[in-house]
Order: sequence, then C-alpha cells, then structure tokens
Amino acid sequence: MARRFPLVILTGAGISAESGLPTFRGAGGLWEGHRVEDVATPEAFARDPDLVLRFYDARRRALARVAPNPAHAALARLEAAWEGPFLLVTQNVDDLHERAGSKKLLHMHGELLLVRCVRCGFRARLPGDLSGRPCPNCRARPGLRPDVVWFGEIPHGLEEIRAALERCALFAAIGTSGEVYPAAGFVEEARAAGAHTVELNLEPSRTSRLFAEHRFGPASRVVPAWVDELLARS
Ligand code: BJW
Repeated sequence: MARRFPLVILTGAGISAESGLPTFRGAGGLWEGHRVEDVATPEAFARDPDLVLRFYDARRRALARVAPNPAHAALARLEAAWEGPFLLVTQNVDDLHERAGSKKLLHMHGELLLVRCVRCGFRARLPGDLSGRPCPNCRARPGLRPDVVWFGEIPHGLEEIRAALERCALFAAIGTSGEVYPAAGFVEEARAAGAHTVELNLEPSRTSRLFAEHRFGPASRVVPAWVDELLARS
C-alpha cells in the first residue's frame, strides 16, 4: 500500500504562526483587547461593522508581508508524492497553503481575500481595504464583509470532509487548539473510521488525549520531519 492509503490533514493557526500570523488563542491572541469570539460573529458585524472590518483589513494587509514556512512546503510536498486519496482541510483563512503549492485543499472557514456583500450577495476576490468601501455591485455601505465563516455560520465543505474522514486511514491535526467545532470533532470521526490519528502541535491541545500519536514542537520542525518519515515508510 505504498503511499496509497487515504489521508486527511487538518491545519489550524499554529501552522502559520512561524510565518508571522498570530494565532487566535495564544499569548497576544487578543486584537485591540477583543477576543476572536467577540469580533468573528454576524452579530458583531451588525453591531459595529467598522470594528470588525478594521480587524479584517489589518489581517488582509498582513498577508502581503508573510510567506509560507517549511511546514506549508512539507504538506505540498506530501500531496505531490501521495498516490492515494488526499485531502488537506484548513481552518485558516490565509492563502499560505496555496502559495506553498497545495492543490487538494479545502478552506472550511473561508478565505480572507474573498469578499461578499451581505445585501446583494455579490462575491469576488477583491484586494484592498474594506472599511468604508461600498459594494461595487449594489453600492451598499456597509455591505462588503470578508467571505469567512463566523461563529454560528456553517463551515464549508462539510459533506466532502465527512466523506473523506469516513474512509481515511490516517488523520493528522496540525497547529489547532481543538477549541472550535465542528473541526475539533474530526479526530473522533476519524477514530470511528478506524484511522490512525496524529497530533502535531507546539503543546497538547484540548483534544490531545483523543490522538493515538503526538509530535510536539514548532510546526516548521515537526511537520517536515513527520512528512519525511511518512514518505520513507509508506
Ligand atoms: C503551534 C505553533 C507552532 C502555536 N507550531 N503549533 C458548544 C459546544 C460545541 C460547539 C459549540 C458550542 N457553542 C457554540 C458552538 C459552535 C461553535 C464553536 O465551536 N464554539 C466554541 C467556541 C465552543 N462553532 C461554530 O459556530 C461553527 N459553526 C457551526 O458549528 O455551525 C453549526 C453547524 C455545524 C455543522 C453542521 C451543521 C451546523 C463555526 C466556527 C467558525 C470559526 N471561525 C473562526 C474565525 C474565522 C475567520 C477568521 O479567521 O477571523 O475560525 S474562529 C477561529 O478559531 C478561526 C479558526 O479557524 C478557529 C480555530 O482556531 P485554531 O486554528 O485552532 O487556532 P487557535 O489560536 O485556537 O490555536 C492555535 C494552536 O496552534 C494552539 O494549539 C497552539 O498550541 C498551536 N501553535 N504556535 C505548532 N509554531
């Protein structure tokens, strides 16, 4: 079964931390004193769109200043070498996996560079700040929001993800705290399918005890080493 068994990999903010993008819940995870749970909701956008758009404009700008790190590169290398079913599910809204060369990639929490209008449904990849900017289609202001998945909204691709989890033989979660559902529950779905499960993280996550194997350390070190091992023994 050389490099042919079905593989599902889940990534979170920790994989992009060494590229210079802050995580949500670590030290310094607050933004202007707000927790992510207080800005990443449709209710927060309705209540204070300027605050929410400032948060996302700062992060959209930061994307231009960062680059993929060796962990992103290692996953692209794994995908290119893998002959069996492969799915990379990311909770991240950055585009660092794509820039590293990943192709079989699903952004379950949306993408920072995509925008949509809450009034008319216009959807596009739009560079530049969103604060104070009218929707190019219906002129509503505020109308544009980042096309990301906020608390209370339904993540993308759940059917495809669940189908992949049901048949996977190996599930790995990289740099995610296990605090946010439904992603935090994927390890249990993979275990129910009989998959081997691996956690790669700086430290144990909230769901750490559910994984059969652990690799602790910075993603830029532990992910390339794990990929090398997997390719050498498969
Ligand atoms: C490193 C590292 C290094 C650092 N190397 N590692 C009660 C129980 C269960 C569920 C709920 C509940 N109450 C409400 C819910 C549902 C809710 C939820 O989960 N809430 C929790 C707070 C309890 N979930 C939702 O609302 C979701 N939708 C939903 O459930 O719909 C209903 C439905 C589902 C299914 C079917 C039908 C209906 C939507 C969740 C949307 C989350 N959105 C955000 C914002 C996206 C836009 C943006 O980016 O701003 O997604 S919140 C934020 O958290 C973001 C992330 O993707 C997500 C996960 O965070 P992540 O990636 O794990 O980051 P951190 O910071 O938490 O952790 C970083 C990790 O990296 C740490 O472990 C570090 O150790 C590690 N690390 N440096 C390796 N160098």
